[in-house]
Amino acid sequence: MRYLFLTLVFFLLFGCQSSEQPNAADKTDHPNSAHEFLGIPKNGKLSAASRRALERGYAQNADWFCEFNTFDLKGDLKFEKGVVRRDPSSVIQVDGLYYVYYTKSEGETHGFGTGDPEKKVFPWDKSEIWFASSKDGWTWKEEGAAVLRGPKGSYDDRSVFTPEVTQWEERYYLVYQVVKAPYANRVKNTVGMAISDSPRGPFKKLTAPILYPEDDGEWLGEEDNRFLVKKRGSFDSHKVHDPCIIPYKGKFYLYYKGERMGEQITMGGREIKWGVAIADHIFGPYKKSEYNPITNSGHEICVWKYQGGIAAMINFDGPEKGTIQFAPDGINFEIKAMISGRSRPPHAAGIVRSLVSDEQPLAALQWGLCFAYKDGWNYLRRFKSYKPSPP
Ligand code: AAL
Repeated sequence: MRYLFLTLVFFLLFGCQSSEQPNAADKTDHPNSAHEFLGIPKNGKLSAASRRALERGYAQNADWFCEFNTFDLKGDLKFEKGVVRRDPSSVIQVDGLYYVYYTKSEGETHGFGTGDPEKKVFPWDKSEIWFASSKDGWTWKEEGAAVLRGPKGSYDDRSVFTPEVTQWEERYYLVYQVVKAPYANRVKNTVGMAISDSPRGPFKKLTAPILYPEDDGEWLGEEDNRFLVKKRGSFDSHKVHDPCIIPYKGKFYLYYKGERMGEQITMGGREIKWGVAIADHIFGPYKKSEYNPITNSGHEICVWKYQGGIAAMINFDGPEKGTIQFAPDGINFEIKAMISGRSRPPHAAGIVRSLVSDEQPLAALQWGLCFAYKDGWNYLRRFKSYKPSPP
């Protein structure tokens, strides 16, 4: 009896109310055009998904949306067993030739814990930065090394890899990841820079790195285990990766990917975020933005200028992976399109800088280079974007 009474009271209080009262979100004031575009009734009840679609602006047109295909390259950059070529820079065009810079190493990867500190731990360990040229972007001629490792004891004596190139006032600036030996799990990498008057080099290195990981985390114990931490520190307390400099608003914006000490798996996968560091001169000093991290997702940096702001392809990792985003000020990014699904965004996309245009947000993604895995080796490929139509 008591139970029946309580049930009745419950239904009177909550049951009726929930069917009569519109939920708060029904009153949101989104333009009719957004409702129309999304097929969500203007005055009806809103499911959580509909509310989200309106609030997050899913009613955008397809200007920011594309899918991707990838293709094999020809010439020296075609797949070569035993050789690692990966993480291509942007492609630049100088005197009728395309140039690309990339990580190159030879030989098997052994991983950590072999007991031999000389053994290659990653495909990008014991690497050099090489470059290639091409007339058509399909057939490439490998030209040689652009940046070599430094002598034993120097800040770049173990590996130099994952380059990006910036053309600025008749000079060519390479920025890249640097590891000093020994290459342990807990090693903290830095970012180096080398400068040349020609895309073909010679490139002259700066005497010290231009970017370091934050020094605010603390490892737990002496074991070489990157997951054991007393204090995790900032998003970039362990690694500063994938540097890319964009001359922007009279300054130089160095975008990079950060990895944190004690990295965790989150609701979006690997805990990977991007930051930016800004300088008055291209060679630095670079000051990390107070807004860092500026994304909560992404892997290799892929950014380009668009209508006074910066557009970004956030390929893998994090809750917003597989999106194209735009920041009118280069810092505050909003999602413009979801691109993963039927086709994956290319790995480490190196865009063709001369394609960047204010006319079309995705002009920059028409084609470029990326990398893939085959039989355990990394090799460079070409990507092409396209706009799908409904089946
Ligand atoms: C890449 C990049 C960086 C990492 C490794 C080599 O795709 O994010 O360069 O260090 O993987």
